[in-house]
Amino acid sequence: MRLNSPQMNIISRACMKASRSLIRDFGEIENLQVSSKGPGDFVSSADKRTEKIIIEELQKAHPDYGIITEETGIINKTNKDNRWIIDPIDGTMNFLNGIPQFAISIGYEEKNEIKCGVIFDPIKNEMFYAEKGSGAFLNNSRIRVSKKKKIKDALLVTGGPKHSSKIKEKIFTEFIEVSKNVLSPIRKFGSAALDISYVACGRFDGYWQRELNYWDIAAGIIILKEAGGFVDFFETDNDAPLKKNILASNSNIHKELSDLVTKKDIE
Ligand code: 2AM
Ligand code: CA
Repeated sequence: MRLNSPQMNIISRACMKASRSLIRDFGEIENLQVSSKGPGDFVSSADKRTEKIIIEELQKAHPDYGIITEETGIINKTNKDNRWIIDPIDGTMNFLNGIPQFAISIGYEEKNEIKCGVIFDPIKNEMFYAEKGSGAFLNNSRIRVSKKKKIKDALLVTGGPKHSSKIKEKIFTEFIEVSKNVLSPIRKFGSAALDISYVACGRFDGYWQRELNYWDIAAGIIILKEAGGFVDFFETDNDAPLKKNILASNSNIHKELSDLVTKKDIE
């Protein structure tokens, strides 16, 4: 770890601790997949277990901080000055199917601004992290977004729509529209946190997705920004501040991708 502010230390320690049990749980999935019961219940308890370890670790350091999490909801509601934002397993569907593409994501926010974040892929042992003003890193190396200039040459990633989405048609139409403008087929890897991390380190050139939750991408925001990328939220619903439509890319293709994704004639 190349950054050592108190918050970074706390987050990375929590991540490492939780990842040990998460790796063990992932090892169990293969056995459960062949059993008649399937791994469904086991995964939701793995989610809860991981989150519990993270919360305990974070609260040991700062019992008064606010916490927003996927499983538990909001803790210490009144503290909006200092908040942890946690997704214990981002890429749950991958985890459930034994696919090693998921991550723990923890961000730290001060007065509604993300200050630092960690996204840890425990299977590939890749830790993406950043702190405001200090750059972004993958393990011990500084990372930067790609330098691709044209959307046509870009390798893009997206996700969704979820089954319950009320705007499925719009999301599919948008996918087709963007697809027509790029040479390489658009990827769907199933973990928003890793998708955005991969843009930050230049593996992908751009990413967009509608109907995410704040915890899916909170840590990713600072990692991408510190890697020199652009992140935008579009068509935000002011009544649902934790719901996000995100567009993240290198700075060169941001305008082109943004014009395609938010085209007014897609209904
Ligand atoms: P999750 O794995 O923590 O559920 C997949 O496209 C990405 O979208 C994942 O990061 C997934 O997070 C996120 N996502 C958020 N809400 C979702 C939902 N209701 N169904 C599927 N994926 C969801
Ligand atoms: Ca998630």
